[in-house]
Amino acid sequence: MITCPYCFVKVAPARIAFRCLGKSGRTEGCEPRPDEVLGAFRGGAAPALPPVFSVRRPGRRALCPACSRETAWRVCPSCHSRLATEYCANPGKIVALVGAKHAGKSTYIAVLIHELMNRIGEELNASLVPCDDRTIERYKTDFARPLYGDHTLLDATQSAEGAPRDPLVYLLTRTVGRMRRRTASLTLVLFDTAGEDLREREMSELHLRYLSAADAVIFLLDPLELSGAQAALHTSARERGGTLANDLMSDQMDVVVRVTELLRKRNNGRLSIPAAVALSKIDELRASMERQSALHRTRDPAGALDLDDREAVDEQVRALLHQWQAGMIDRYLSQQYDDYALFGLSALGDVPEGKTVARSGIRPYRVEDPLLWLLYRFKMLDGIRR
Ligand SMILES: Nc1nc2c(ncn2[C@@H]2O[C@H](COP(=O)(O)OP(=O)(O)OP(=O)(O)O)[C@@H](O)[C@H]2O)c(=O)[nH]1
Ligand SMILES: [Mg+2]
Ligand SMILES: [Zn+2]
Ligand SMILES: [Zn+2]
Repeated sequence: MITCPYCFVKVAPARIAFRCLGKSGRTEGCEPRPDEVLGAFRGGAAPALPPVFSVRRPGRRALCPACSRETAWRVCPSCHSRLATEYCANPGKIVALVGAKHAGKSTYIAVLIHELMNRIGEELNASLVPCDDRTIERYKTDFARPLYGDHTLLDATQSAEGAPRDPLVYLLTRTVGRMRRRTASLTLVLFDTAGEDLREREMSELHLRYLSAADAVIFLLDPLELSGAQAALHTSARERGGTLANDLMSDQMDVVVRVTELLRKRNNGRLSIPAAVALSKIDELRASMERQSALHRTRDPAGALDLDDREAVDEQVRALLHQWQAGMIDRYLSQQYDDYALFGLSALGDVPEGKTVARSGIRPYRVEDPLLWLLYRFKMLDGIRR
């Protein structure tokens, strides 16, 4: 089974459909016509494209029954989105990213992708390849240009209600194994949800399918909105935090509970999918935390998961949550998940100044940690002890 990374419907390989290549130059082919299915899925006008067809036993290519032209353009039979060849060959794991409103999800996505394409990709000897043109385009216009180009903070994500936005789909590929080398891939399907989309009682079909397709989940928790953390924050952060509701602790917790319940629909016992739970914006805490050093030590770029470091960070974040009277989150996770881990990270690395990033620039801190842990869990990365 392949999960369509756009509509998250499960597709049996025998049901993968094709799109005619249409005519090009002197080669005859079908005329473009409005694709109502794709239009309805994307929530806009139906784009004019050559028709979609299905064949008895789909392989890599098929002949269009109408014009007999051969095509390798494979599409999802449900939403008609293109399924990249690499994705069909190696569907990988789907990682879902969730968090309350304003928790820092969009900023995290922007910075994580940037880091994976540069520093971390190099360290891990991994390639990160966008699976489709829309991913390239959207990453540029919605994430990279404002944040890295203009140095402005990202706008609040619009609710997907009515018009679902395409997720960003990347294939992270590594060669693993010393003796028998093989390539292993992780499909990062980053669906930039608006915080409120996860709070709605009636969550959209698409969000539900997204979560139920997930092989791993990353939760972002905003320390500025944890009421018990107030004392640990910079004064300016205290003023900026707590703007969302009166009972803020429950807000961060709500999303965790809500999403967990949805994931649970698949089974009754504890959940077996790994959950990475990260405090975002930890740059806001720095001053008060100098003494507790695990979180503030830089990670050794070893190209492996440092298990000692992992345990130290996990312990420290756990201690912080308990200190902030947010230990409930930790207890809840331990009851619900077989396998969860706690993290602290900062996408920006420094407190923003108004609507722009700090003058010192974007200096991400430990943004890759949850991903390294997931790669380790999926046996795509070695663990080492010092
Ligand atoms: N100090 C600090 N602030 C951050 C960081 N990342 C995000 N922020 C702040 O948090 C705000 C919200 O970040 P977003 O990434 O837009 O949050 P979101 O979760 O996508 O929000 P919605 O789309 O509204 O659900 C930003 O405007 C920043 O002010 C960080 O690493 N450090
Ligand atoms: Mg957002
Ligand atoms: Zn689909
Ligand atoms: Zn045709």
